Amino acid sequence: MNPDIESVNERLEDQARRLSALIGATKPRATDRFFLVLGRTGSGKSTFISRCTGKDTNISHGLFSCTDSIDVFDMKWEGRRIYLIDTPGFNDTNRSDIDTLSVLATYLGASYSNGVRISGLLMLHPISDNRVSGTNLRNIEMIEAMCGFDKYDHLAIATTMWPEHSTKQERATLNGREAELSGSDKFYGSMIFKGAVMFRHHGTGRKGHDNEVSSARRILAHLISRSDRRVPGVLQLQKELIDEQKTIGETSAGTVIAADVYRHHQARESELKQLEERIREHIFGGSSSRLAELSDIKAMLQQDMKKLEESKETLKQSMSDLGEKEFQKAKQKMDEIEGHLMEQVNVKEEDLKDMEDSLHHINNDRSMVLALPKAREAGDSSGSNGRNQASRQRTPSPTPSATPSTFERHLLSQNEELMRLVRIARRDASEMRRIYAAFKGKTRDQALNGTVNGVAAGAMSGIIAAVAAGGLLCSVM
Ligand SMILES: Nc1nc2c(ncn2[C@@H]2O[C@H](COP(=O)(O)OP(=O)(O)O)[C@@H](O)[C@H]2O)c(=O)[nH]1
Ligand SMILES: [Mg+2]
Repeated sequence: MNPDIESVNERLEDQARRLSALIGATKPRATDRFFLVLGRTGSGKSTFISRCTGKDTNISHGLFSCTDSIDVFDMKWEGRRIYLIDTPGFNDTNRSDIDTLSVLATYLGASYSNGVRISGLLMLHPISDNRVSGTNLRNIEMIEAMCGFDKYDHLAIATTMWPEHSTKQERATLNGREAELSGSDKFYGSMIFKGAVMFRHHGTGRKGHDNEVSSARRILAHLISRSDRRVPGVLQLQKELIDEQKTIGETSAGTVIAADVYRHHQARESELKQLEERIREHIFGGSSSRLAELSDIKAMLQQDMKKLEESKETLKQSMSDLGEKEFQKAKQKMDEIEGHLMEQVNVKEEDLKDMEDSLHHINNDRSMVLALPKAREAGDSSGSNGRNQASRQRTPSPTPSATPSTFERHLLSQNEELMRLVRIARRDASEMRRIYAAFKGKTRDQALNGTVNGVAAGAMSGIIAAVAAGGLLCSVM
């Protein structure tokens, strides 16, 4: 059985347990700590969490990857429980900033309203990135807008992607970049001034490097010790959504995005107007190929406009809208998982039936071969003709008690192999039925309870991918 399928219930239940802790559906202990891990996609968040927790976070490309949502991982640390929250980055090519902010708002809002506090934040910044990388600037801007703290002593900034080998000149460039990141208000300067601490994280991105693990744990130890000194502040985003009941577009972080959405919307609108003008000109006397080109551009612009309209709608949503939306998504994902598991049950049962049919055919063939000599003997005793007698004397036919013929041996080994495969297929089918029944009986409810406040749908998309991929793998073969 594919291990991903085998552990689907376990993984879902485990994920639900960690999400429940984050959103306060299960009451955390006073010593528990929740840390948000932030940074652009590819900055090393999942790898960092994996090094701290020792768990497979399946990096951006794994089956269980949760790049479009948050995912929570936990670990024990000197008798207490530490939760590390893997988040999607802003300015990602695959998703709009408003989607990223809604996911963060949904989880962080639910968490705050149920009494859970974010104990600290870790921002990862790849030192390899160009100094003025727009993506990093956007992520920094969004952190400041989401936090709005007077003090940033619960924030650690860690530069990642330091080269393992470098020339003197490369080192000088990177050192200069690091100094600018920590000194300039355009980057982390003002947050460092308000207490944030900057680290170098010595990672390679490859497993099995003790240095990388100790580097990650050193940074985490700093965050834990800071969180023990004073209660961390509530994020501005949480206050705005819950205490002030603002819509997402009215929050400080939301206004940064709203400004962009409206600016883009206006720009697209005017581009579209100009384009329509040119299309009209081409209809009367222009080339037809140019007209087709312009129509394609128009379709792309309209698509863009549609997304921007959706973003504008999302900006109007309140915490309860976000929660309801996410809860509906979670339910839908559960239905999809159930459907995929049912499909797997059918596949396994069909496999089993095919093999039982083949076994049945081979057994029939074998019985026929075994019956042949008897039939001949029976034919002999009832007066065989001279020709048969002669041929039997030249090549004596095998009897059931004699050494089996090559064909019979072949059938026998085929039969044994098939019996083995049938046993495996039977086991696989019954395992799959058991997994399906467990999902329906317990996991589904538990996972939905873990999301009862309206979160977690996105985090399950990876599980669906794993279940679907399971259809391609078959332990019988
Ligand atoms: N050289 C180097 N590579 C890293 C480091 N951290 C992560 N990586 C690699 O960078 C890629 C992106 O990392 P990932 O953890 O998926 O980034 P995320 O998108 O922020 O979660 C992966 O291929 C990692 O193996 C690091 O500190 N140094
Ligand atoms: Mg990741």
